[in-house]
Amino acid sequence: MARTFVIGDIHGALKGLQQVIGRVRPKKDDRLIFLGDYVDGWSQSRQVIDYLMQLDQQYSCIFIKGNHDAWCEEWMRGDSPNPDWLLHGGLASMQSYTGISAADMRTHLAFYDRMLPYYEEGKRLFVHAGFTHMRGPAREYSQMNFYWDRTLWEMALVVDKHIPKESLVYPKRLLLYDEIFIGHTPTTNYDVEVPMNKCNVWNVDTGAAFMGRISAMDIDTKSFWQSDVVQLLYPGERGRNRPV
Ligand SMILES: [Mn+2]
Repeated sequence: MARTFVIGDIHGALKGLQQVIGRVRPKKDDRLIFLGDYVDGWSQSRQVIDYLMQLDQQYSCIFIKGNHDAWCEEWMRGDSPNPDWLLHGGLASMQSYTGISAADMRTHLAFYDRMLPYYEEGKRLFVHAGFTHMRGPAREYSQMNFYWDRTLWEMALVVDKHIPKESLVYPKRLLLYDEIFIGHTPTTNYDVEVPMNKCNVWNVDTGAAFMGRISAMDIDTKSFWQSDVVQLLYPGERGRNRPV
């Protein structure tokens, strides 16, 4: 029986990604759904994308686009670097892309272009950050919300176990799917080092950009595998942790 694994934020940590894939040991028929934020933070953003393209040859893969991937792509397409991007790990991505050939650049851009804003399958949704429309992602006002929204998760955090599903005030957004898988908001913000489940939302961003790990979770059994603390794999680097 083929399995599906969902993988949270990576942020340039090739070593962490290879570690977690090595621990999952996917079989040929298994499927990998990546929730975005492949770049920005640790020093191997470009190499993460190369490795994802390689995994794509070996397995059935789905790649969702994160806010950091969107920023990086804008710059790669010729825009001047967004100042916010530079403050949030963009510099490391720019450095990793230094000296890339025109042919490799085209290959990478084609890969960014293929990343999905969200992916829906039956009663499951996979999206980097969230969505806001009560009738679902297809009705969303701005694609930016798929990359940036934090209200879905913050809502799930407060509603969980406090408001019954039958209540008139239960958020309509949370009734659209059986399960919603997201990244974007590190669980380490809440002092949690493993994937978090609130209402029907599963947050698989376990803070790889900061002091946390990369996580992969089986979407059916909810078993999960993690890299080591990414910072330990990149001694001397700061990732997206603030300078002291
Ligand atoms: Mn992120």
